[in-house]
Amino acid sequence: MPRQKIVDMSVDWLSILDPEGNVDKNLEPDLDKGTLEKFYRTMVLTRMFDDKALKLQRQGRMLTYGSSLGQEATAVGSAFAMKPDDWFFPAFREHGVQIARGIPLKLLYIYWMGSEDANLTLPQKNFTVAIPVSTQVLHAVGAAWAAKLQKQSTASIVYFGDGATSEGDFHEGMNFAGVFKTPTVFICQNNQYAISLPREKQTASKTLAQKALAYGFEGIQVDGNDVLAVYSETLAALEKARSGGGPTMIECVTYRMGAHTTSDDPTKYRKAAEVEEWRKKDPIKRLRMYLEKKGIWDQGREDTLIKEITGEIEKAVEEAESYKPPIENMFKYVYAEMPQHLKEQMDELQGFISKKKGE
Ligand SMILES: Cc1ncc(C[n+]2csc(CCOP(=O)(O)OP(=O)(O)O)c2C)c(N)n1
Repeated sequence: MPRQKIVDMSVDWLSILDPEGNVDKNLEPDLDKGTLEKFYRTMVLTRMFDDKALKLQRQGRMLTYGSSLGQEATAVGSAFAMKPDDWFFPAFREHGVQIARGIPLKLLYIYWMGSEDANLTLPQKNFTVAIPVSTQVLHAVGAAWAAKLQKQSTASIVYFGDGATSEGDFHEGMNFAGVFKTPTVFICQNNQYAISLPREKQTASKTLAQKALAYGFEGIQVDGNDVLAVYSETLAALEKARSGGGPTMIECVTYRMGAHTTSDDPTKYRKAAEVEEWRKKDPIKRLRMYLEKKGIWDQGREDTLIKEITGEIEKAVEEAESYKPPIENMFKYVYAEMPQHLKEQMDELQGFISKKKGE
């Protein structure tokens, strides 16, 4: 018996909107003017939210912050494909997902200013943010499995970086999702770096999407700076998930234009020319050109939008900075019931504060 090919696998690439704002008419999603404007507004808002956070950090008014500059299409395009009851599990760089899903800017700023209290007043949106890399993959698969067992028609989306694909949690989650056909969409934000480690050194695989094939489900690469491609592919994957078709992995090929976080200096490990090449592929610029070609955007609308968003951000920062977290909250929410040793620490601190106030 000669050798035979028993597995034939391939990974598709999808792009719809090119860097010059030209669209592939055969693939162009049928979106009305209001929806396209909403996409654009949310991407610009995400970028301006980020920019303000970096400035606040430099002024000592914000803690360590990871910017999503350049990755707005992946976050916003995928978020707008969800239904209100879907579960979503972002990592630390998906500010655009949270903004698109209606998390108030004020709460996002409070969180990054260092108070978990923001989580106490979050609107009911079925989500949690994970800082430990890749742990959210397991949460998302678990939530999707629970929904499936309870015969609910919700899906879950999980966001993670290229670096996260080297974690055991990623592989455990992918395997489980494949075996149990959970309604999960895995969105890999391949922004080319995991801190200073380039994508080429992360894995010997040609694509990250092909990892899904080994777990028995579809993996696809999309242009992550193309909001139309990200939106269309996520919408299709979510519909497939909800109708019993199982999971999908979407590798969004994008680029982290800024530093890993405010504690990082990317000039130490990547060349300026590479960054400049990616600047030409900017996701917001190309969407704006597309809208202009369609006659639904112009400089006047742009100026009005920037003014409006600037005001929105200033108000959110003001509210966030005037929020004073009650001191006991840092003890209160660690456990469902406060253990004795924490209670003692809280009492001691409160005693110390009231003594100081009395002085
Ligand atoms: C389990 C765990 N290990 C290490 C870290 C420290 N850390 C934070 S971000 C990061 C790199 C993540 O890279 P990637 O998954 O590509 O996401 P990106 O930061 O590029 O968005 C590391 C190692 C962490 N947060 N959690």
